[in-house]
Amino acid sequence: MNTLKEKFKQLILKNQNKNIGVLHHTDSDGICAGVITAKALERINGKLPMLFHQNPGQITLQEKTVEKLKRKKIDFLISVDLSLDQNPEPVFELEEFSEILILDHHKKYNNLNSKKTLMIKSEDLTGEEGSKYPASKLCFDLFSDLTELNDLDWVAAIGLTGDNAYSEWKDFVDSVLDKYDPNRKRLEKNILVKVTELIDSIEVIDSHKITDLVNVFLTAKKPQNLMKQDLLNDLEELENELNKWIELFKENKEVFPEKELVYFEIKPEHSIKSVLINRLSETIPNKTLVIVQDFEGEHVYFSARRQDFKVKVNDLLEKCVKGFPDSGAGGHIPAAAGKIPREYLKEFKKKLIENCEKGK
Ligand SMILES: [Mn+2]
Repeated sequence: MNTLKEKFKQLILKNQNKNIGVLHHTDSDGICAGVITAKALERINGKLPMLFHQNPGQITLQEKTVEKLKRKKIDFLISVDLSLDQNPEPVFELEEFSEILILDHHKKYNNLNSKKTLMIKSEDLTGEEGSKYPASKLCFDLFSDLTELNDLDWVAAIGLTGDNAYSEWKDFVDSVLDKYDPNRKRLEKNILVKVTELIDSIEVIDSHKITDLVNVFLTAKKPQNLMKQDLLNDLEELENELNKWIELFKENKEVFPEKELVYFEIKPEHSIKSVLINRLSETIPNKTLVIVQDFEGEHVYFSARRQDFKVKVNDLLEKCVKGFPDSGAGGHIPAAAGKIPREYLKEFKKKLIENCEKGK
């Protein structure tokens, strides 16, 4: 365990003069992990690294990204909150011109450690399921051994809030709230929840604004600094669409009580699937909830949640896409996602009902 942390330190210190890139996921946890990593490197190296992200939902390394990193002459890439080991091929291409550090908490699919790559998953450090230790807190803790990051505690707390890890990190998050939002009212949304909703709205409605959002984060001193008017415009649009589908869910969801399964198909105007399922699953934490989204392109995308951990929804979805071409699934025990070509939806649903079991 300690040797991993030691390897991490040595790698960061050895590569101080390299042309460093930070590639982050686009959800709250991913953006916060990226911001913490970038600010830490700025403090260690005296220079801010270049920040990169892919399209929302892209959780493995894309060929296009490898080309971009090559063009930008990146020779040390730090990837945070992305599941690069789920598709190793582009990582091997990246290794031809760059060293790589992967900091992540998604389920481990392949061991990518090599001469050029160091991969640290939360589960390697804790021995526990990775969803309990989100990437933002993992980066905060690892880099805190190299530089002072206490003033960024609120950034880690936003990531934890976004990845539903409040109960696991209650003391830490509550201390951040006492520091930055001491007069909060018990029954109102706290500032950390408000910021995660803001990030959701930008990711879903206006993903081209993600870079602006990250730039605001890099200079912000407290979570309230994020609530800027030009970033807030998308919130209402997202809330309206979410509320519409929450109403439709009440009437149109399919319930399979003997499987503890709730199934719901949507055809939304924006890609709201992940945000919607997080809201809905809070109300039924001990059911397996699956939402299938038909949005655009040749695939349908789906998410699954099981907040009581009694069904491994990552394994369940992986099982259900097996055998379908150009499909994929993965994630955490309580939260996973995937895609299949649209024409296989009927078969997928059948497999899902067959394979879903009561929680144990
Ligand atoms: Mn995450």
